[in-house]
Amino acid sequence: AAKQPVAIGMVGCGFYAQNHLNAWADLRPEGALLSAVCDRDAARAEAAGRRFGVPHFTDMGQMLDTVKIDLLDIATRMDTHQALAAIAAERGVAAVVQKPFAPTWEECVAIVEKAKSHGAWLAVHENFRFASAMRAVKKILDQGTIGTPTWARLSWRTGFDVYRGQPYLAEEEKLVIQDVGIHILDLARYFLGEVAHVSAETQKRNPKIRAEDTATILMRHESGAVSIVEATYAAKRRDDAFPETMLEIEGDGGSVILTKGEKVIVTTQGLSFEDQVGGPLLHWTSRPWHVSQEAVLHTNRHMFERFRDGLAADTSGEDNLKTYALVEAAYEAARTHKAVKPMQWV
Ligand code: NAD
Ligand code: 89Y
Repeated sequence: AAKQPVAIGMVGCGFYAQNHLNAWADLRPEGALLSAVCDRDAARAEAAGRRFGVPHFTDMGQMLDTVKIDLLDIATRMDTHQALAAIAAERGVAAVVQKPFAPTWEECVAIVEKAKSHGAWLAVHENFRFASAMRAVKKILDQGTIGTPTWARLSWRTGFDVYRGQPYLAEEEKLVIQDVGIHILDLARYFLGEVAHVSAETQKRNPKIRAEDTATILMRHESGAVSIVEATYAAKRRDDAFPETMLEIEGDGGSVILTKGEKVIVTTQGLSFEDQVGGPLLHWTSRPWHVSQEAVLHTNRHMFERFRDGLAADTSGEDNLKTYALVEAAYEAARTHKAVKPMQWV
């Protein structure tokens, strides 16, 4: 039977939401129908509405009163997520919320519990694990090519001026772990499974910003595997790979290394091969952001298909609490200089 189309309502039409909007436009032939957009900044709402040929609003509630929306895509900043997700839940409307889920663990839990109490579908737009290169690496692991993964380094080191596009980052109380470390911690879970304990050191290397811009995190996974998660906005390197994540994953039967330019080097049974595992440029993506942008397309596709099929997203609200718990554990470990067991939601 033909699958029902899904009416999408975009909330927040700022810097990063442009990627969501372009991705939804690409997904229209597959049945994701961008139907309305909303931003509390009227000019931004209008610009997005005109560009994508849909009605525009400055208030999400008004949008929901006027246009039938099945799935809200909330790409506002984290301080607004709880209130917007609550309105969605109370109306029984499904929602995808951008990362970071919320400013604190307690708010993240409240968002999940509220959706659950109303039976509303909820997911987090955690896009790094949906990038073509990350999917390719996961497939290599799942095929058993390197045996059982036992050690990994996942590293995101840049000096790219992230403050230009996202000036609010310079003022955040928590910076690199909460903003981008969160993606890399999610990748560590994706590749190596849940985490038993977390140690961390943070640094503020750029004096002009408010919070930490460098984090070095060490984790023991429940499988026994050990991983190092690195994130910095203060690296000065010739071959800056922004916004790519570098990977080194070793198993008992080989290794998989992901280098700049999305080249993978796989060693298995004593033999090595190389492959290019990135996705092609899309009509609306450009370097250097392309890697991040194309992941939005795959994330949005995953979200609307799972919602349409009545299934939880891989990065459901509940799942994302496990990633957020690693963010919290890393901050606590850095503060106390002790290994921390991640919190659990029960
Ligand atoms: P931004 O400030 O450029 O955009 C946010 C927009 O939301 C603004 O236009 C603002 O007017 C609007 N807004 C705020 N409250 C609203 C409300 N109640 N109703 C409707 N609109 C409202 O921020 P940004 O840089 O686009 O970041 C947005 C989110 O995307 C953040 O959570 C950020 O962490 C995330 N982000 C994710 C990635 C990624 O790779 N996944 C990359 C960049 C940013
Ligand atoms: O906000 C960050 C994110 O989520 O991905 C990259 C980024 O835009 C800057 O570090």
